[in-house]
Amino acid sequence: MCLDASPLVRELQNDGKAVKPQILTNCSLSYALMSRKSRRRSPGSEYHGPNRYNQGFGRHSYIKTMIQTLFGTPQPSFLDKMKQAVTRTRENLSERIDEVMALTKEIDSSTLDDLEGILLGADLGMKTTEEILSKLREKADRKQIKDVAELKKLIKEQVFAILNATPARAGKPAKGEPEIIMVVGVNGTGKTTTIGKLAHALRTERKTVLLCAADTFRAAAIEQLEIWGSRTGVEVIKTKPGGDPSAVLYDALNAAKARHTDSVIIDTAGRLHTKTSLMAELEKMKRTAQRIIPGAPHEVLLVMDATTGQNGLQQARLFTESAGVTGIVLTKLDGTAKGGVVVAISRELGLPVRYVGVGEKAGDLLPFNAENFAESLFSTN
Ligand SMILES: Nc1nc2c(ncn2[C@@H]2O[C@H](COP(=O)(O)OP(=O)(O)O)[C@@H](O)[C@H]2O)c(=O)[nH]1
Ligand SMILES: [Mg+2]
Repeated sequence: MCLDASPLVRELQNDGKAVKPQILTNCSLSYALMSRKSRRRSPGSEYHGPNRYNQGFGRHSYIKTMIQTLFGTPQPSFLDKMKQAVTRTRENLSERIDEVMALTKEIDSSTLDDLEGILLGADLGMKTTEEILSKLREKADRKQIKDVAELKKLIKEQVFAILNATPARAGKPAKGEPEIIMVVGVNGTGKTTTIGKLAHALRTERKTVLLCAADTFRAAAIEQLEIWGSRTGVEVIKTKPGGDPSAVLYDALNAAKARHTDSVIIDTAGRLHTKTSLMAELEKMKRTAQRIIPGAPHEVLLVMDATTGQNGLQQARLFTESAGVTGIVLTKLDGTAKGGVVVAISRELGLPVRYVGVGEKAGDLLPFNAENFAESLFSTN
């Protein structure tokens, strides 16, 4: 007989480790839940004798070892993945602060001047940098920053506060209706790849998904989405290249309604925010969605390439106005030393960053978490 191991898995996740949901046998589950005392007495066990559990490692550690023995090393947690993805940004920010402050005995207003270039260099943007510096100066004037560690802690707190202050904007589908997610942005930012990764994440949660190939501009775009469809086991609703994007959207949404699909993700052609005819096309697609499912699209995700930095902000402003963007996906965070742009986006656009792309594989999409991000920028391990 097999039992669901989810209580154990939850316990490990609370402990900061992401673990694949797995099944434990009845026997191993009861072993894991046995008290430490009775385990010590349990003869013939590989855990018997003067082992780690007798030395105060605790129940979590015990269960972790248990799971690792049974299933191998746990997957890296979101925090680990985030730390890895922002390595270059961290070097550009946190490690440069160490370098610049290395010779400084006392942190006062004038030493803080050196920080400006570092914060701008990591792409936090002018407004955000000024805001952070003015708060730091107030503290420095009152001699409240005793060393570099304290300085970094204060910056980290402000970064977190800015990221945490953006309200969620996405709507919720009515009960029994599919959730409609529209993905927009300029060419090459990573829209189609993000859709593939999102489909993968939703499938992992056992949700049913349909992809809608409304980027009818290029035949290659439809094929690219189909590759992601077969990789993730998700059907793609499509039309011929050059077809009307609103027509394929109409078909996809009706199919989803009829099949009670959980989520539909719509790929759209890359467009420049300055092309009014293409922006009008997005509005037409939104109106079509609205007619089939009132309230749709529930989420309009603007995909931005982190490597384009501050230039992306103006783009984002115009998209937000005409396409009603509800959230940002920042891709290619793995390839930039300027990941501070996340903070500028939140502060200057007031839009929540919903996901970050940290690579090209299906699992390389992280739900954005302000605390993890701020922690990763300043972590020392
Ligand atoms: N390193 C990295 N590459 C990415 C990421 N997201 C997308 N890409 C790559 O960016 C390129 C453009 O992606 P694509 O999805 O075709 O962009 P689209 O034109 O906006 O649909 C592809 O080579 C992707 O593999 C990411 O998070 N990290
Ligand atoms: Mg594409």
